[in-house]
Amino acid sequence: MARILITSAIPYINGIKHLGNLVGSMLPADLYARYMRARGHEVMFICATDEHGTPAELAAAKAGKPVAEYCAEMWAVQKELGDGFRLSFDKFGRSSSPQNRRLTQYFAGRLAENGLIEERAERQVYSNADGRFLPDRYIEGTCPNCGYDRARGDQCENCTKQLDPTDLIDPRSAISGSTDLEVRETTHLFLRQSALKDRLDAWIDAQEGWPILTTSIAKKWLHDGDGLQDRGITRDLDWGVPVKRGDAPWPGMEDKVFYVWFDAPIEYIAATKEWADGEGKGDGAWRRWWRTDEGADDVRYVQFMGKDNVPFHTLSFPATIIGSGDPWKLVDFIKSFNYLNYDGGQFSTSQGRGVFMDQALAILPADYWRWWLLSHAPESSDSEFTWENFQASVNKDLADVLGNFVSRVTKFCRSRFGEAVPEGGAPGARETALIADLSARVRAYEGHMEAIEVRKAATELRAIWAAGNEYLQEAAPWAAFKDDPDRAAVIIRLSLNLIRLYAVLSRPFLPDAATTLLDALDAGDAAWPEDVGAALSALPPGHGFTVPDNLFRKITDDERADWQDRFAGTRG
Ligand code: B3M
Ligand code: ZN
Repeated sequence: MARILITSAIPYINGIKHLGNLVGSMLPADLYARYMRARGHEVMFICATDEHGTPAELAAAKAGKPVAEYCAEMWAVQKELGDGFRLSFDKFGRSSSPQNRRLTQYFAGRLAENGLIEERAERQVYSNADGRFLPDRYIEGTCPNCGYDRARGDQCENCTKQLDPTDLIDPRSAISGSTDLEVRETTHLFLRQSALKDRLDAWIDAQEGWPILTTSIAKKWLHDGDGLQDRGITRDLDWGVPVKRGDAPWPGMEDKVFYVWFDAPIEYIAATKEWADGEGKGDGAWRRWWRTDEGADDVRYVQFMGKDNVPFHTLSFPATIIGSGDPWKLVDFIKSFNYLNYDGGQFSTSQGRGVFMDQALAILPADYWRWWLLSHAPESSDSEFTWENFQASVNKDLADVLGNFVSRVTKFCRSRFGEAVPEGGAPGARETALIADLSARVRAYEGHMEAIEVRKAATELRAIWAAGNEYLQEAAPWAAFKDDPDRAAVIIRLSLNLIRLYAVLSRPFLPDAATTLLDALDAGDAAWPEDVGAALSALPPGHGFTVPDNLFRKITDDERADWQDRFAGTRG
């Protein structure tokens, strides 16, 4: 048994997330966490809301609420939607927690002690109309890299380039729209990433088997242009972690807070402490996941995120960890995702374009979305959600292949043999061949799950379902029943056991359907099929079951057309 620490990029607090956000980190992280637990490993699965910075302040202002109140409300909304999608976090924390405040201040203090923080007078954009500095998202303009005209002061959403507000062409205030801006001087703390460049470079080179998408982005930031830049880690804002040096005040920094990207990844650690505190456990309970001197040298740490988050996780956060000089656990594997597009364009939170988590759950249960999103995860390139594709996947994979198999087998058994696994007969060549085929496929499925090749795992799982359908079609128990009921009993006995096998294998993708199936089969034991042959006789002759309700319904053409219309517009 291994210990596996899994973190998903923590979603910004500013509103309900869309399906692109979900599939870019939280959902595949959940798939992996569920799989690893099913394999008997000890898992700590962490996520949280990212509550600081300009996105939170701007959204609260728009909602007309104090920012702390807005964040508390939105955390509850996001938590409930995560539960709705069956995201099995051990802790869904909050980056505004006292635990994160202390830990962030602690890290800043350590970095300062190690000479890695520098105070610099900086030229920053000041808005005369708004009477304040305009950091990050408080300023919008045209991207100097790609020309996108709604680029934000911290990053261009279109080409992912990290920006400084002063880089923007035709800048304007995101609060008032005012272009009456000037550049003023203010003092900020800078993390001397450049001093850590060689150590970061060597650390990245030492990683084996990281996805190209991850390492290429990191290498680009390390080597392009002037190389790795020092990073401003403070902001002139009210909302955030107050700048302190450990527990001590930081002279001159009294009115400033840490930059959201400085405290957000530290929340992975802090949320684990939030978990321990919430469970009434001592500090050892969370430190054994994070401190290599307290047991975490045995931990495998895997992070999930969208590609725009990669620079912060391959460079900035490791710079914080390495620079602290403490034995904190560094990430072992970063799984990053491209973008999911929506019906010929981009999903957009600001423009309300696409399907959002609450809307998705209002029209169909979580499993339908989980299946489509994971089987179309944007791994090797961007992928696109279309309603046609969604309808086809649900109707074929879930209803025709998996759902239909379950319904045919359980209903046939009930009508011919009653609601118990039938007795009699002995398996023949067809059964031996099926078991051999499935054994190979299950091992391939495991390989893809271990490697976090989400689409390949989905394809293999679908093939495993299809193999059962083909077997049933060819073995034709309905025909065999007339002349040789024992032969029909063999086929149905195996097929009922296949349903149990499907439930166990599909559970990381389809947790609700798996529960329905395991309950219907009264299969208390959902152990992973280390030996597929043995797993296929887990339900013995005479074992009672009930016919489950229809597992998946089909999406009609009318529904598809209706949803297509409904989600084409913008959300208020
Ligand atoms: N909140 C960006 C995002 O949601 C940011 C991730 C932080 S991970 C520490 O895409
Ligand atoms: Zn751009």
